[in-house]
Amino acid sequence: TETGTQLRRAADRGELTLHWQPIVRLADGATVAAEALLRWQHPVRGLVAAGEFLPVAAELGLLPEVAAWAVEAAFAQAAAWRRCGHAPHVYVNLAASQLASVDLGSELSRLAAAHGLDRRGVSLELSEDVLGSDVVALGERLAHQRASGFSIALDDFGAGSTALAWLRHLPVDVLKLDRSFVATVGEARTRTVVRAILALARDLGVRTVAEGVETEAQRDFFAEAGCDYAQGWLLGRPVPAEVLLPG
Ligand code: G
Ligand code: G
Ligand code: MN
Ligand code: NA
Repeated sequence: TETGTQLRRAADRGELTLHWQPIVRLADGATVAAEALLRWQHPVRGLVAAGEFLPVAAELGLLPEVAAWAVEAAFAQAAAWRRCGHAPHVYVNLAASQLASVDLGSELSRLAAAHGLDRRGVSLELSEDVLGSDVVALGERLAHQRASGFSIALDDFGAGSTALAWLRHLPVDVLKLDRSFVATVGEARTRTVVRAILALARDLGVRTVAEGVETEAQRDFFAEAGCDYAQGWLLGRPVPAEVLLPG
């Protein structure tokens, strides 16, 4: 396809870029972290979001290349921020192909070393569609990443059917509560489930992020319920690095 041909050249032509969405600490509203979100600056179509072109990249077998580009760019930005005296915690999404790769550990080590990255400032985000079925084996591999300093975040937590299995088997530091909980938090039933998830996270010593917060009422509920952080359009859209943290 035409899109495929263009996508193949996108990285070489410098058309891939990261946008950064702020993650706010609910206790005081401070921006303490940011999630890297991949964008394709297309010469004609303009800015294309990850959700639009990653599925195409996956179909064409380009996902490993594109996802690796994003991780390296995120590490480079995290290291650059630190050198300028900014130190937002950085969240980067991992693709299924990266998690499945036997070289994941050595590749992340190589990139971290190449950029002089402090791994304690980086969380690797995994989502359910990425996890596959062998949760126990994956847990062992993630434990290695964790031992090397990265923290592990479960993205879209609660959206799928295997959330509790993840919690039992995966060494995790952060739960990012799926947007669907935030969107329906006006319903009593959702609030009950959310409170239970937050209590579970507290007992496990796991931090929590509410995703897709669009209204003050949503933010206030999660703040009062004891969620640690929030992310969403109310708090900030994804923007280029220099817009998130000027200078
Ligand atoms: O930014 P957008 O709403 O288009 O993101 C859609 C999906 O693409 C999200 O599920 C997100 O996790 C995924 N995604 C965004 N950026 C990256 C990235 O850099 N690497 C990987 N593997 N996935 C990403
Ligand atoms: O699956 P993942 O959580 O990585 O997806 C992140 C994507 O969710 C972002 O790229 C962004 O496009 C989208 N997003 C971020 N904040 C909001 C929000 O407040 N509302 C909605 N509808 N989408 C959001
Ligand atoms: Mn994510
Ligand atoms: Na998510």
